[in-house]
Amino acid sequence: MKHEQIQKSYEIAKERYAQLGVDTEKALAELQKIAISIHCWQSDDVSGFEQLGGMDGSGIQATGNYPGKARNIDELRQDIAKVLTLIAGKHRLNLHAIYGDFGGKPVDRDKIEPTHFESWMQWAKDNDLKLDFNSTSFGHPKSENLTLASPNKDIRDFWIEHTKRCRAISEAMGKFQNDPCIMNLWIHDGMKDLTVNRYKYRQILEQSLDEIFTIPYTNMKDCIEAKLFGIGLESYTVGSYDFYLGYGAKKQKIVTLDTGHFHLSESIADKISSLLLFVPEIMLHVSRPIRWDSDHVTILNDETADLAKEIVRAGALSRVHVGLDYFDASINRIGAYVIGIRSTQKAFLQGLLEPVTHLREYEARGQYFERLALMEEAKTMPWNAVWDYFCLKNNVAAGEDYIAEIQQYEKDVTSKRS
Ligand code: RNT
Ligand code: ZN
Repeated sequence: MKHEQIQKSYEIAKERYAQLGVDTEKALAELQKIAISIHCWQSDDVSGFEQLGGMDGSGIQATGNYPGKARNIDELRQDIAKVLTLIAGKHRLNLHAIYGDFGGKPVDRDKIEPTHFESWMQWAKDNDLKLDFNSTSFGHPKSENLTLASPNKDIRDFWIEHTKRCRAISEAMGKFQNDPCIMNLWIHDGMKDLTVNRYKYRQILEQSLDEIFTIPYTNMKDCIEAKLFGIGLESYTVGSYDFYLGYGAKKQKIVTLDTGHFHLSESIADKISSLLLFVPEIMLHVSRPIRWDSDHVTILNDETADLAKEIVRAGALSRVHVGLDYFDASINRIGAYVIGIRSTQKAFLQGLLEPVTHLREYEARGQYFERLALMEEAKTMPWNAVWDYFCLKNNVAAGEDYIAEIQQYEKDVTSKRS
């Protein structure tokens, strides 16, 4: 796109928004501050770099076999570095425990240490990224139906040890980067069929979590992620939303909302204002479920837009951590990253450009026709001119220009990976 054209369109949009009491410059400044935690696992379909004989597919599922996935740490880093050239702003990289730098040696999950992540810390620093972290309890010979909720002490202790180590690694990352590392805990624990010991497994999970969280840290923050169901575990999920909401409220832990982890007609946007009253902060896993928790690439749909709007309306940008969580192995993976990140930013921009003062005046006066009408008009306001200007200011491709850049990278780099 031509710079001049972007500049001109922006000036017109700025005036138009001003008529509705919206300051586009302020919106741009806010958007600039929103860091997105980029999930490392879209790059390689959640395989990781353990030398333990490969992930066994339990607990998580990526579908598709588009060529060019990252096969090692260097390729993953190269891909993320490419993604960073196509997005505006300063962001974070969200690592899973299986992505450690294990130096070609088998290191089991109850043996991982901060040293296995030192090269990541340095690389992140060199690339102006902050790190977040996740324990990995899926895809391992000990990933049975139950891990932290297992009545089998050996299994349970193995995963408790793993998760404790993950917290120590997160603490080291947070200290190194001088900014808290957000560590997410998600386990697949559940049962395929009707379960008669629901209470018992949840009680075990509560005890395991209490044990895991005993050491207080200052450079990391814990978050806990619920799920509705998993494939092969359809009837019962130990870590349900009720469970983690209760635990999070009681123990003041960050609750993670993955947009794919609820009934499809449930509004995740509506949960923001309730959660913020009872838990300290929220972590988001922005995804796009299609018929189930399918982890399609995040796009600018009503769900994403509403979620961003609710966060902005609640004045909660400082209490909500925005992370992405999807893994589509059927399309160009760099493209998948860039679409999801840019669409999430667009959703927040729309939220920041909402004429909320007028809307709230209407609401206070009971003028509900007027409220709805202005919301409809806001949808087609020239927000995209503000978006292109945001890209221009940040020196990254505006409009559809990033498509060609990704095609070129595919030609030069990813297509050559076998
Ligand atoms: C799984 C959860 C979890 C994972 C990642 C890889 O349903 O959403 O967050 O996707 O940890
Ligand atoms: Zn998730």
